[in-house]
Amino acid sequence: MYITSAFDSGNIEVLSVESPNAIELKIRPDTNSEFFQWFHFKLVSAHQEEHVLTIKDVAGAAYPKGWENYQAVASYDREHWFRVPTEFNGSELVIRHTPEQESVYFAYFAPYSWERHQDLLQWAQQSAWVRQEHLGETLDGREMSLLVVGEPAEGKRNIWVTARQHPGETMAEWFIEGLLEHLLNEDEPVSRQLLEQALFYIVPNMNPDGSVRGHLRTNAIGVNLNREWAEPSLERSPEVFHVLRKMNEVGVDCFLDVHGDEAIPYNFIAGCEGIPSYDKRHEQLEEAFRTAYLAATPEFQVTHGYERDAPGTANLTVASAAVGERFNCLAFTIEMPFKDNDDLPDPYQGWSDSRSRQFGRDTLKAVLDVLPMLR
Ligand code: GEM
Ligand code: ZN
Repeated sequence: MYITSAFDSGNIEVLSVESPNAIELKIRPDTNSEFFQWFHFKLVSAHQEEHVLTIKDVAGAAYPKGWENYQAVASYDREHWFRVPTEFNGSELVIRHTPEQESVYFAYFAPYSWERHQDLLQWAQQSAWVRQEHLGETLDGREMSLLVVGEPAEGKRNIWVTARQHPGETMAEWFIEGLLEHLLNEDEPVSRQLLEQALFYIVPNMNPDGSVRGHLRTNAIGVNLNREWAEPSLERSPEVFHVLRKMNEVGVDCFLDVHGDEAIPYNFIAGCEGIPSYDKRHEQLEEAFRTAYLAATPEFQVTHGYERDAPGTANLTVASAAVGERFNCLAFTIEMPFKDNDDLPDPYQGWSDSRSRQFGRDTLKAVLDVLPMLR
């Protein structure tokens, strides 16, 4: 038997591989950070019996409640991912699987590779609606890429969508893939109406280095980018610095920052109720978006989610709060589950890459519904 994570977004440490039912592993924390939860590795084995893979010491993970009722994903072809029997016993995550082929991949969620990211950028660029812009470089020297979708014209609104500040939240980039497929489909009336009235500024991957390094939550030097939006710097958070500079250049009328949540088994959004400038108009605009989102897809709900911030208590280092305050605009953090949507459970795949893509598509209808109200 052999286990490796020596590939894009790989993360596992092998402690021991005694026998198929005695494989002990550990998750490597992000560089210079205590955060860990993302795992992604390959098992090669000729044994046709049940393998028991025990990931040790997971109680110290970033979000331990994320292990409750969590099922790991597996794949033979790296395209189709399915859930496998997984149990959290308070300190270990125990994955049980009888391989049907000589090798199988396991991950915390369906990975989104750097190669696929680059393919997405070049695919989108083939559309006459799209311009690809280089915003700057990350600390490992990777490109921060922006896709500008639409024809600039007087009076159009600027809709910004960023994804994967937290690199282990790969559902965020699957969401963007679906949103782009819909937005660039000229047979889609929602997309055609949107592009008549708006320009989209889309950053499919806010954290290239953390993605490739197999991090859960931070960039190459262990910085949580979603706490850098008050004072980003080239030294600590060039990813945020470059994006915020472009936002200041062109302006923001609506901002969606796409994430994944380890513990809460639902899709939900978190708004700007705690920012200093929050007023009745902003509240009504947020309510209109929630209503539109509920109408756009049964995968969205407003019952479960983060506690709402008390007035004036928002953390202005967080992207949606910082941008909502800075540009006095509608700004939401969008959260999808690592587990499943318990309102619409799917035992085979749970929440998945394909459902994330569909959710991205459906989000555009909610954006269209509130477009006339943004300013
Ligand atoms: C969260 S968003 C921060 C909390 N936001 C609100 N409004 N309560 C984060 O960065 O901790 C997003 C995430 O991690 O997915
Ligand atoms: Zn996140």
